[in-house]
Amino acid sequence: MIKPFDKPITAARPALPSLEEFRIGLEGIWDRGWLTNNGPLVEQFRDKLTEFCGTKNLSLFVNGTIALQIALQGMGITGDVITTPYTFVATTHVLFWNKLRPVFVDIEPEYYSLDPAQVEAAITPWTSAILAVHVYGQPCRLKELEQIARKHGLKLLYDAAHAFGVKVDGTSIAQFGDLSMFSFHATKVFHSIEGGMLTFRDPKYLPMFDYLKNFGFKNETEVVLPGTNGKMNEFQALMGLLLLKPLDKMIEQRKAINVRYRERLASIPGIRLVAQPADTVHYNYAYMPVEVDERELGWTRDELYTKLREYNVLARRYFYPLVPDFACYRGLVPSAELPVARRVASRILTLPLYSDLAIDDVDRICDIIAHIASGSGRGTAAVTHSKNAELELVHKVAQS
Ligand code: T4K
Repeated sequence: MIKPFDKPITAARPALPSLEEFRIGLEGIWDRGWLTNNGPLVEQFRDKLTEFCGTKNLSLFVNGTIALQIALQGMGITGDVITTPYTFVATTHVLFWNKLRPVFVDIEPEYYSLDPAQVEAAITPWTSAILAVHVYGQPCRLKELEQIARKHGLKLLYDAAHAFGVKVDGTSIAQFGDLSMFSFHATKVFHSIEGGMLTFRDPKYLPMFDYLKNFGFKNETEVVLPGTNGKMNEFQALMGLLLLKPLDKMIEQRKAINVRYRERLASIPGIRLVAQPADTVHYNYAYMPVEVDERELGWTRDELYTKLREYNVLARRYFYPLVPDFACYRGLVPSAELPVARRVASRILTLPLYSDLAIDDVDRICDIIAHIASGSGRGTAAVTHSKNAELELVHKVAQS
């Protein structure tokens, strides 16, 4: 009999610097009395990121969603945008906030990013841009997408929310396409509590983005664009600066966890591991997705997801349902077949992965999956959870 974990093991958990380091940083903020509106820590953070990404054109935001929303507006994208249904809803929401029409095309089955052939087939005179996502931090088909965009005169934008720290042939992923958006949300490989970053090829966009994130102010008396408030604050920048230092180590820890999962899960029939990154890719191990083959495993993906909860393993179904299947988009966008995306969304399960997840815990999660797969899990484990189990559990543990 395998016992459930005493505490919930969540799919993601924020990395944190030492409390003492953060306290020292806070003292500086207190002394300066400067909390937001392009303070010194935000400037310092921007300089460090510019160096890290090897790109001159970079702008910081309060979160990734606002960053991408402003990017589309500042670049003057219009009409139709070819994009992926297999992503977090924010990728599509920003199109709607800009009155753009998402044209969903299918993904490729290896790394789950936009299928270039499908992209090219969907181009019409109304298409102005491609918005692709580096799903789980795995780079999209960069060369093919670049060729298609240049051939048809389209802008190429990457939602790189998952991809901070990734390099291709030694070049930062931030340097591909016309623009990339990175999310620094707490659940990401690298974070600033909440936060977002744009990196882009054409320097002309920099003043646009700066105006748009600060109400359109050019100076104290001139407002040149109907901007919004998308500024990063000093507390966010402090967190980001402190976490940039241990980034390499955190990625190494994630890699070790990923390797262990792969070793242990490879022999479980019905658990399909996602393709390894190409040799040219320095990967960031952002997520631990597996595909569940119901026929081989003897459990559906949702049954496994629920069963794992009984053992306090709170895996997630990133990304299910597909974006066009959410109530707010159903019927609004032309119905699409999207067979690959649908199949992946119905099989995907993202297992817990964060830099300080103990290898012993990875082993135990794999033991639990093997136990369930063997059919022995048909009984009920010691704990059962209600619908909102995750938050309830996290709060309960916090109170105890
Ligand atoms: N594009 C893509 C492709 C994205 O994936 C995202 C965000 C965006 C754009 C937008 O970027 P941002 O505007 O967020 O910068 C989470 C994140 O909130 C979201 O940032 C992320 N993608 C998405 C994939 O995951 P939820 O609703 O699933 O988060 P939640 O609260 O359920 O937490 C996820 C897990 O992390 C749970 O297991 C609990 C754990 N957790 C969470 C938080 C916030 C913690 O342990 N501590 C925490 O502080 O969206």
